[in-house]
Amino acid sequence: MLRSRMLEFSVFCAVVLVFTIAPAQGEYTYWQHEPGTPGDWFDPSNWDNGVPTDIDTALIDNGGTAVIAGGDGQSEQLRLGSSDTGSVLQSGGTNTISNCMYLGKESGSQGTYELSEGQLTASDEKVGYGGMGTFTQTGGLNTIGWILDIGYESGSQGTYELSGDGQIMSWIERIGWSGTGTFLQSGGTNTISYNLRLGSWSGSQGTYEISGGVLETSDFYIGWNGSGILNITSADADITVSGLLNFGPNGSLAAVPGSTIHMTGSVFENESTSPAALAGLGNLKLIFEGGSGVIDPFEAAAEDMGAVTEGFVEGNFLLDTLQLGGTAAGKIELVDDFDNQSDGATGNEAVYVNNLIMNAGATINLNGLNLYYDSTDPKQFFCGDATLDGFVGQADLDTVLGDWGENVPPADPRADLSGDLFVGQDDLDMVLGDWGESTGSIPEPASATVLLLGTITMLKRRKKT
Ligand SMILES: [Ca+2]
Ligand SMILES: [Ca+2]
Ligand SMILES: [Ca+2]
Repeated sequence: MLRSRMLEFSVFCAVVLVFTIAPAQGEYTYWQHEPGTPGDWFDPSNWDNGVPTDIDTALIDNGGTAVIAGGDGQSEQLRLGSSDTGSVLQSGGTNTISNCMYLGKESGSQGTYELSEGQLTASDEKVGYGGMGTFTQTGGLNTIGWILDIGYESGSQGTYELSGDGQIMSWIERIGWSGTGTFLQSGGTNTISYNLRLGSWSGSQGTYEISGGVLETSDFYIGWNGSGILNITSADADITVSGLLNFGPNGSLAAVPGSTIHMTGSVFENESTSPAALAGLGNLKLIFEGGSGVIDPFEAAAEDMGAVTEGFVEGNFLLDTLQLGGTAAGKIELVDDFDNQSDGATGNEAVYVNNLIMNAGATINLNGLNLYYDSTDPKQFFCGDATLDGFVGQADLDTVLGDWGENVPPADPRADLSGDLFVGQDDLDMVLGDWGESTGSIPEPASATVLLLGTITMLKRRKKT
């Protein structure tokens, strides 16, 4: 008797303990408004367990549609289409999900979210988790604290359309993680603080098609084990990469003429062995503008054929335009870390660009590799070639001496070959160091007489000033 009372007492204590210590448990609340017409998110009768609070899991899985036109919607998890289908239309107010939002949770399910105004906030969003997910954003702000996945599990399918003045802010976006993901941007702003990945795991496919709007990311990985496709369909697309632009082994680039990517302190990596997959490079302008203190590695991928027109072809990883210096100065150093030509060697590949633009403060460290430019009159780049005519000689010396002692920008920004925004000894040294280098086969003799003449000219000019 005593024992059983003691037991009862302990059970009672345990129960009291659980109720006092354990945090409040969230409930599942299912949308039960008839699926034929949209219903108000905030009407308690539309849910089987009341309007969801910030600890509840909200499920719309009866084919129905909840509308948020104002007010503050909340849930811990939101599942639109768990095994069946479900939708949310948001045209105002806020919708805050403390954990994850799923569109199409299980295989065969389908979830849809339309955001035209207001704010949606979630820790994670899975557009097509195991099933099919569609997100259409024409306005408003979608903030993802951690990861936006589009096409998560193998067999899933996710599509995100961003247009109008819609804004996305996220930490990571993975388009095609193990499934198929498509991002279509025709307007708005997509800002990613850490990285954007297209086609991650084997069997996945991630496509980013942009015809307008602003895309800003730190690191951008295009194709890894899965296939990743960047398709720039209009020159209006405003793309900025601030950390790393990586074309992976299964990466593809399609781009229309005039397509531009701004590299604001961004490494250019190329791990592709398929120039056909990166044919878009032939229409692309890369603008390096990381500032005077930043030198960005640039992967050489082309077969080094010398300064001949045959080298300037799509099949040789030809880049249309390499511009150093935009809103800030741009500096690069060539590297050949990856064997793009599959000849079993690194350190022997080159860079071919149709147009080379070097603005104030620009430098290229060749690192023993070759860069060729101007497909109509092929030239080899030399660091001492101020006039960019493929030859280092008197004209380059005259350019440096002409602006001697000037701070930059001097009359001719190319007089500052060293990129330190001053025209002086280091620039002269670069001309003399490359003296007589020539794209053609007949270099001017680097004779002492020529160097002496140059120095005399320089001294004369210095006296004048
Ligand atoms: Ca290479
Ligand atoms: Ca020259
Ligand atoms: Ca200088």
